[in-house]
Amino acid sequence: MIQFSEAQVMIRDMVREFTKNEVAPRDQWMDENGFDHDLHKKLTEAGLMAIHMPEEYGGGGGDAITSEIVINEIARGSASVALFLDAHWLAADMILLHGSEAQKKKYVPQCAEGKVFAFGLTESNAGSDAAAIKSVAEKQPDGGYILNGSKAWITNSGVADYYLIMAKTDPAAGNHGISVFVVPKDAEGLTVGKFEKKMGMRGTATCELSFDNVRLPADSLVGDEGKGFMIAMQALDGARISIGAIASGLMQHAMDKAAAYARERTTFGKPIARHQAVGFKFADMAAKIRATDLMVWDTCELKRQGKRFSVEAAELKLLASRWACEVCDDCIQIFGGNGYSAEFDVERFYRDAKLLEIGEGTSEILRLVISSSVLGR
Ligand code: COS
Repeated sequence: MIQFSEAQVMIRDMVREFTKNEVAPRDQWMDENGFDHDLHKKLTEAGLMAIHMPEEYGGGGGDAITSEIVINEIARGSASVALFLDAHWLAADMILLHGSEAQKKKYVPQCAEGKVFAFGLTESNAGSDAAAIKSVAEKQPDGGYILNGSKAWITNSGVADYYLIMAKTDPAAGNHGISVFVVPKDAEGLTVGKFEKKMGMRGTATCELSFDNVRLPADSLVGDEGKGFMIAMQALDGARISIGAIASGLMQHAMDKAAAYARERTTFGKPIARHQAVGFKFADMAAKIRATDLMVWDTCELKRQGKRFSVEAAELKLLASRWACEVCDDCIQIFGGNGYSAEFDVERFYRDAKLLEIGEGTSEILRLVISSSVLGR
């Protein structure tokens, strides 16, 4: 098992305290009211919006492991807030990894200042089949582009300052004709559409976007033209580790609530925790959390070493997201009728968990990635 450095342990403890005091108490409120702007301000003040980014660009100087520690700890208080950070970093890290020096200097320090980033790949007719997007960025004689099209289900889009948008620059070239652009929220021709009414993860602001002849200067292009598909796939590999870290935190949150309840609630003359039928559920939950953690930190370490980890991240997300659904389901069962009530938190956790099997690569897409590595294509 990976050993956290002293600095990472300090950050973990600081975020654990922050989550207990600031995040967990707001989770139900966000489920009912949506994105919490005050909490976003507190995340910024605590230095969490850019904690893993290099100090030279105003970040906290952590690494790939630090960001997952933060996401994991925050998810113990709110899966929505952890998903907010995951989506923000999924987008902002594209600039860090593929942007020019000028782009890094311009955008990365803004993360530390609290600016929010969003990743725009999915469209109403293309999510899993990522190369089938229809948004087009047409090159202009001055080297700039004109962007037309739309996006759907974009996490953070209702509150973002910058969007990392994937669009076709050469529609005939399939996945080799996609490029990434950074688009500011006030770009003329950009419209942020309605907020999605969602089953769970309601603390994140998820909207549609539409682009009507949005003029983008040449320096909006992130990475090389035509490399957008590969850049997006790499970014999603990293985000799938974060989904594992969210799953682990959410499972822990649910299990802690269920354990407290099981110790208190009595049936047949003893706390239900003392009934083997209930105790065995905790055994399964604890095993799933530990297995998820092992995979999270193992895959993180591959990422930190600069190795490819597409298959490992897919395996992690596949199992962790299923287990998160199973654990939250078990917790509802432990709470019985109370578990079905919105007054007790576990029904919210169950709704939050389901997103983990869908967003950033459905379980079916992950099985495609894993099975092609086992069997070849
Ligand atoms: N890292 C780096 N490069 C990658 C990559 C990765 N994880 N995945 C694919 N590529 C590269 C391949 O190496 C290939 O390069 P060449 O054409 O130069 O050989 C290219 O990208 C195309 O890869 P592939 O042939 O595997 O692409 P497919 O069109 O068959 O698509 C899947 C593969 C289905 C796996 C891909 O479309 C996918 O992951 N879809 C899900 C996207 C997603 O998660 N959507 C959720 C919404 S966004 S939050």
